[in-house]
Amino acid sequence: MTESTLVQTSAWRALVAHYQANRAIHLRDLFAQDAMRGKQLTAQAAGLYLDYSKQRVTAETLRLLAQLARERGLRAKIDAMFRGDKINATENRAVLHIALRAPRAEKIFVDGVNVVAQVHAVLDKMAAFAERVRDGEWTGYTGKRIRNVLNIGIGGSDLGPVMAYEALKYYSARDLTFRFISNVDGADFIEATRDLAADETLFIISSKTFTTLETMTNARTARAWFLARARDENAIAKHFVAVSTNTDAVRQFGIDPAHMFEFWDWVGGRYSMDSAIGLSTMLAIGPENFRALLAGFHALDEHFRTAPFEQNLPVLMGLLGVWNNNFLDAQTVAVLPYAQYLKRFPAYLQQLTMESNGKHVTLAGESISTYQTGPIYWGEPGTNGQHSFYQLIHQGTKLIPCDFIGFANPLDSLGDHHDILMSNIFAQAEALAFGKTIAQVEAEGVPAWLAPHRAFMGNRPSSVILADKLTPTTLGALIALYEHSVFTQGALWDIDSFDQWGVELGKVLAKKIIPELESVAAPALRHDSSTNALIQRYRQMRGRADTDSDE
Ligand code: G6Q
Repeated sequence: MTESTLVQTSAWRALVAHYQANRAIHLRDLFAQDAMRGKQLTAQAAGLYLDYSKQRVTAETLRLLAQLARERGLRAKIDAMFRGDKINATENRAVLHIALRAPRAEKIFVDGVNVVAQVHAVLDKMAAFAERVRDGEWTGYTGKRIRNVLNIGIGGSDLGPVMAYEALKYYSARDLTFRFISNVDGADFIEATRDLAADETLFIISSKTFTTLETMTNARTARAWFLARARDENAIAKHFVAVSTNTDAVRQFGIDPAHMFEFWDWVGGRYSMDSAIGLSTMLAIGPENFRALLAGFHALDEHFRTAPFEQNLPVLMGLLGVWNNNFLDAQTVAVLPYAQYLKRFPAYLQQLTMESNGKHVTLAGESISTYQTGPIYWGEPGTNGQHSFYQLIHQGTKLIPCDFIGFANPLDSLGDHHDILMSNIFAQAEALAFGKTIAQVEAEGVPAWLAPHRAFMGNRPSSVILADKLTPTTLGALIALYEHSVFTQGALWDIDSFDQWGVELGKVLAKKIIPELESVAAPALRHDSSTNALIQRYRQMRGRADTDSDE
């Protein structure tokens, strides 16, 4: 399939014409024309209720978008992923995060091996270990129980674990402290360890490859930090475990493979929080809650695999995203959880969405020039954002579709906090859609000169995702919802949503620059004049020998 086939599909061309014919229609008109809209443009699955009635779509838009999905072969692409086909073409890998949450009895084969059996063997090993740590049976080198768990990892080996820990903190063992070290900036390590006793601390070195510069640097520092206190190499076994696909590198680092929790190359980093990468999550919330999290993922997986597109939550969200991105020209999406526990959810989603769909060539390697691919995702928890950037969403010149996420029942009940919180979701979505005309503002007695400043244009699209309560199961379903809407969009845009070549070049250049910064003798610099000058200045500021550059 080539780039031209997307814009040349009959559904795409019909959508272009449909957009042109209807572009002036305001959400106010759409709601006035159909009293049932707010109930009809909704869907639900796996405990999630999606209200997309405030998106700028009509029944015809939705019909054409579903037709586009069919013309792009979405059903066959979904089936190929679930079957274990090597749909990550540029890495020649299967994409099977759905196998991580498949029930024990299911069978999914990769190269003749049933991966579901492997998944459950690792889950059982994780559960046994987690129980021992949580019960205090697993002790450190002085015989004291573990009190602190430090996950060292970055990107997909960090963002999911941090997000899940924060999201499910309510369910976590409060007698354990969890911290996450990702940045190679030494401040991250120092701040995370400064008040910890080594004999009560467990390090989880989480790295799929076990070669990532930041993680291995932090892991070596952790080893040195620990040995400076324990003064015994034999103590390492009780305080370091690894999560990886690379047994040799784990062994070489000095961690016994018996203390390694395995995953596989068919799990992408940003899709790995429900694999052994979730070991910190399991330690925090316990094996039973972790299995409930997996059950939530699986319920949404099954919905995605089987529901008709018109009622399929991730398909609908994916298609609405395509509509906003490719027809309404929205460049970003704001994700606004009205749940403090989800404070790291936007950061997690940034990686999931932007590393997956920030691509400029089709699967066949052709440059994409006639349509946009992945939008920018960003966000903050409500209501905090309302007192900062919402101004631009309401009255700026940019169109920013919003995903509001909220829960009917709070985990911690505190006076009327929750009703106040939730009233704000409903109010914001209402204000964005309907706005307030100049005439309405003037009718309230506002002078004519001030009225334009106080008017809201409205017609700003948003969706509301509502669930009963933030449970592990709900969180799993919510994450899977976004995973599969990313998949849907990638399928329509004909890109590889599962590679990430864009992170490579900077890594290669940094490797070259490290010795140029560190060398005692003046290095010969052969970069561009800006990079040379910056390195030169840095060396001067660090009191190092001057450089020998081309200038
Ligand atoms: C995610 C990416 C990336 C990866 C990190 C860490 O999809 O592949 O964010 O997770 O670079 O990699 P390791 O787990 O191999 O250290």
